[in-house]
Amino acid sequence: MAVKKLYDTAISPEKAVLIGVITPDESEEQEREYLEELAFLVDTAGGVTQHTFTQKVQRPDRATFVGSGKLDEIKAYIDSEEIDIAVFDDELSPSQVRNIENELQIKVLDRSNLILDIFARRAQTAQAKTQVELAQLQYLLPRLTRMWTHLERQKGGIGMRGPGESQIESDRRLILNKISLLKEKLKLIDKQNETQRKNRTQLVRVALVGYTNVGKSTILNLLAKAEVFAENKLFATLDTTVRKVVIDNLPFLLSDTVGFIRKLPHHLVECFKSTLDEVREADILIHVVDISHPGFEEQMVAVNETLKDLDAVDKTIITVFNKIDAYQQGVDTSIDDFKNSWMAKHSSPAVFISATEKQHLDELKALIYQLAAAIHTKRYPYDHLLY
Ligand SMILES: Nc1nc2c(ncn2[C@@H]2O[C@H](COP(=O)(O)OP(=O)(O)OP(=O)(O)O)[C@@H](O)[C@H]2O)c(=O)[nH]1
Ligand SMILES: [Mg+2]
Repeated sequence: MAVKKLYDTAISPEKAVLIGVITPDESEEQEREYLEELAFLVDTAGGVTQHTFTQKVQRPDRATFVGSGKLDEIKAYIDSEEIDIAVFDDELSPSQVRNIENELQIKVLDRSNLILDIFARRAQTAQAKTQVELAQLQYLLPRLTRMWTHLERQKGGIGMRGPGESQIESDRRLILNKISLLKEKLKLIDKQNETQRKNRTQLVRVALVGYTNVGKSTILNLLAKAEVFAENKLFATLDTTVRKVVIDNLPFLLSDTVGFIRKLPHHLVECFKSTLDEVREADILIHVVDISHPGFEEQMVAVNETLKDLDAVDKTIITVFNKIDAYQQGVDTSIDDFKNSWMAKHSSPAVFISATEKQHLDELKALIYQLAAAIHTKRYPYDHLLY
């Protein structure tokens, strides 16, 4: 008997096709991984991926991203399978979106759109909501003309040109006003948060960082016995959570924050910078890595680049390789081989754990204690007798 899907009776989820290009500077394997991640993003946004199209190109087509033959192939599939959305793996220019929508006659999204959509659903606090709204408006601004040309097409171009242009102009002014309002609002929120943070700077501050879905919130929950939302979706966490944790009488602050991802829209990084203050101001970073993910090394590179962006690479960093329970042994690399070669190449501390199976958590706690205690003693030379 076929398994009845839960959503049979609900509104059926939107059906998506994914489209990516393979340029000479990336491998097929890499692009496959990007597209798997894109499918995960679609899933997180509530859609289902029906099919994936790739094309090898020197560079993306200026007008339609992929070549016209490929676009015909995609169009035929869309028509026969009644697809609702086409999602492109890279950011499209406004004119590319327009051209592709003309061809495919369905909704066209790019990776940035999708991430913004997920962020908008996840945002809970005033700060996150304001940041996402700001990013959305900044994304929209250069695309205003596109929306208007759609209207023009419906109503006929002649005679619409005048009002059309002034409409765009007034829309643009409205959006610019809204953007500066949101920026003011963010400044205010930042100030409040800064005061809050100043009030607790006495304690050593430790921040969990890492790619999305690696287990940061799960680790915070374990260490702080908190109840932070963790699930197998991308960007489960958007807001920063700070908890006081005590290990062997040594108190410190542990924070959990938004996960990183490759090809994160530039606006979004900018807008989320203040959320990441916690990372910037931390004494110790715990870089959590999902070692069971086939692309974990590339994910580490993406995280390190974002940390560089935030001027946070010079801090003490503990690397936590999580999900060792789910590690799939490669042809010739066992987890011990990897561990040995990692330890040989890197001098910074690292531990290999499973948060869900509670393996080697004591090692992680001991490491945090050792490093946090050193900072604490430096800050409070006469306090050490207490611990
Ligand atoms: N197999 C396995 N799964 C784990 C482990 N740790 C966490 N997970 C699972 O990985 C998924 C993501 O965990 P989260 O703690 O939400 O990850 P996160 O890094 O906070 O993710 P975002 O907030 O989305 O960036 C959840 O389904 C967890 O149950 C582990 O050690 N082993
Ligand atoms: Mg999380």
